[in-house]
Amino acid sequence: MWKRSDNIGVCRSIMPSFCSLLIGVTFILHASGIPWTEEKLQHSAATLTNDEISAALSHTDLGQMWERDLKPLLVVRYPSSAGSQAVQEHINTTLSSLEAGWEVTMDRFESDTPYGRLPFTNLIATLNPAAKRRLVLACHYDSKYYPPQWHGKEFLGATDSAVPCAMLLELARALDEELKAQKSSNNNLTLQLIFFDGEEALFQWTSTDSLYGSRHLAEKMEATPHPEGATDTNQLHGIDLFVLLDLIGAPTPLFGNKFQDTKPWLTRLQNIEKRLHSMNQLVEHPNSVQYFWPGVPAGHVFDDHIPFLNRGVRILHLIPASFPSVWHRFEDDEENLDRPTIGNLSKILLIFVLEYLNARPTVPTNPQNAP
Ligand SMILES: *[C@@H]1O[C@H](CO)[C@@H](O)[C@H](O)[C@H]1NC(C)=O
Ligand SMILES: *[C@@H]1O[C@H](CO)[C@@H](O)[C@H](O)[C@H]1NC(C)=O
Ligand SMILES: CC(=O)N[C@H]1CO[C@H](CO)[C@@H](O)[C@@H]1O
Ligand SMILES: [Zn+2]
Repeated sequence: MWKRSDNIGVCRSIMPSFCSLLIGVTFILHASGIPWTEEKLQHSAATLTNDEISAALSHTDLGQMWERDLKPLLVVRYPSSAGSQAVQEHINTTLSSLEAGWEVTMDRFESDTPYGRLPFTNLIATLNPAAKRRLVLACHYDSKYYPPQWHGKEFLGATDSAVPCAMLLELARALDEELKAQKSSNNNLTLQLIFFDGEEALFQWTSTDSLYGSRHLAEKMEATPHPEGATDTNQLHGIDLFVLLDLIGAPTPLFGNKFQDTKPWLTRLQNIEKRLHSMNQLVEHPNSVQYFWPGVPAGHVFDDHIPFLNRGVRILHLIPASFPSVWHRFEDDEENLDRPTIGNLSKILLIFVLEYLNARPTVPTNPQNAP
């Protein structure tokens, strides 16, 4: 598209009536279409019918998620550990084996830490790399490092953040069919999953001893032209919304509002919670709203969204207003997880993603209504 200044330059040398026509045409072009980087501000999500919701949720299985996605993550997995390597392979293998065809890349780098220079690896899975716009779901897969003087005790970080990462893996598997169909029908908008390494401070939280993976990736994405070959847009412009999940898995989480510009999306999560409640899809869920509170302001927390927020990315930070009581304690393990909360939050997230991507599941036809 022309820039306004080009027209004015041309107009100096040609007839005035043609000039006003040219400027008029340019104005119409600008007014009729918005730059792709602003499409996210006007994005409208689908609202699934009850039948579509039931069809989509019929693919979820908390028992399977527990065994296949979560248990392999519940190992000591601080940066550079053998457990970290195993978890990277687990994430890659899980996503690479799906029908939808995810592109999984590893962002490997080294950073100075209080324990010397260490290797880190972020994993980025993109459903359709050709799509300009991405809904991003993110978690950190590293566990907090505890030095050996703790007499062999192991910190497994079940809520911090094995469960959020397992939720992303389960979502990709449960929605495999729907995501495959969405990928072939919509080339403009896709889903990206980011698994950060090095969120935790290795020794003590400072601006340099924390957020190793997200600091590195935000900088790298800002320096990477997007779409390929672009001169004035980068991968961060491609992020519609950056949804960060953290500290999930303890009972009774409350998610308040942290960012005015993304409040409508928190409100949508609350609406989905209400809809699933009315469909009896949620267990141990006595009130129509338990989790999502867009009207309740919540304080900011330093987390992997910060390097993205500082670069203008729109954030939805799904971290409970009160941290789990087991936070950064050895009790943050499988035994202290609350299964109904995890199952029900997974369902809400899954519907949110489908609706955001305008992906409608196929509803099985009722044989009684067949001709
Ligand atoms: C991820 O897994 C796929 C399939 O198993 C494999 O081909 C690929 O090399 C793996 N990627 C990395 C970076 O390890
Ligand atoms: C994708 O974007 C193009 C150009 O903006 C538009 O013509 C097309 O309808 C969009 N496709 C979908 C599925 O939204
Ligand atoms: C624990 C869990 O997965 N949550 C529940 C959410 O709601 C459905 C339907 O009521 C239950 O079957 C799940 O067990
Ligand atoms: Zn932590």
